[in-house]
Amino acid sequence: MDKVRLHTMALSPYGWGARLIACEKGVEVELAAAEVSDQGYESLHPFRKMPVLIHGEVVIYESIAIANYLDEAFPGPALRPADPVGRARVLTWLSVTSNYLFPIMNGLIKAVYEPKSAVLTLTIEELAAALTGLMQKLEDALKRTGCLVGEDLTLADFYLIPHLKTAALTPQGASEIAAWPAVNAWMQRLEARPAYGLANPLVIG
Ligand SMILES: N[C@@H](CCC(=O)N[C@@H](CS)C(=O)NCC(=O)O)C(=O)O
Repeated sequence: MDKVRLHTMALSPYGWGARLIACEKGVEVELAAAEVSDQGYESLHPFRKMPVLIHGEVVIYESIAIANYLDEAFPGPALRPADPVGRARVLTWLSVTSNYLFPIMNGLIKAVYEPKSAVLTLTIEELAAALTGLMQKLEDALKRTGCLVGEDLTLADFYLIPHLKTAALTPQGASEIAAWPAVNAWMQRLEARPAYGLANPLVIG
């Protein structure tokens, strides 16, 4: 079996997504700590973030690059459509997750669990309202086929779900996310997959 090393932390949603994608591809993942405060970590990630993927001599950083690399470099099931439009749609959802969902989720986690955090700029109510707006768009997208892009599950689905599950660790996120039927049917479908169980940090730490 192909094997990679993933530098991450259990509850990093970006690391979780990379691990889930690797499991979907049938790639064995060895987890390693992401020592982001060590100077030496810059040799793995110049901006000292996680995750970082190591495959033999190859070091890949930034989760979108990691997701695409995992799909392209390993033989398992294709997790992107073959056509350019489909691939662009997948990249769009990776970008939406990273640029719009992550800040809302991260803000909620900090506002609820680290209320004295210096980086807070929005209130819990403002973040919950932003999440409602995003959930409406997600619901509309999933109502069509039950997948974010086309008729099959892709990188887009596996990359996004950890961010929602992390947002749902807050009471406000949990009640907001529970309100959307197509999103919940999609989450249940993803959670029932063997790869989800293998990669779920909330269960296996
Ligand atoms: N653009 C990066 C973002 C990664 C990111 O923000 N990771 C967080 C954990 S989810 C992190 O490294 N936090 C530690 C820090 O900022 O010091 C990617 O897509 O990989």
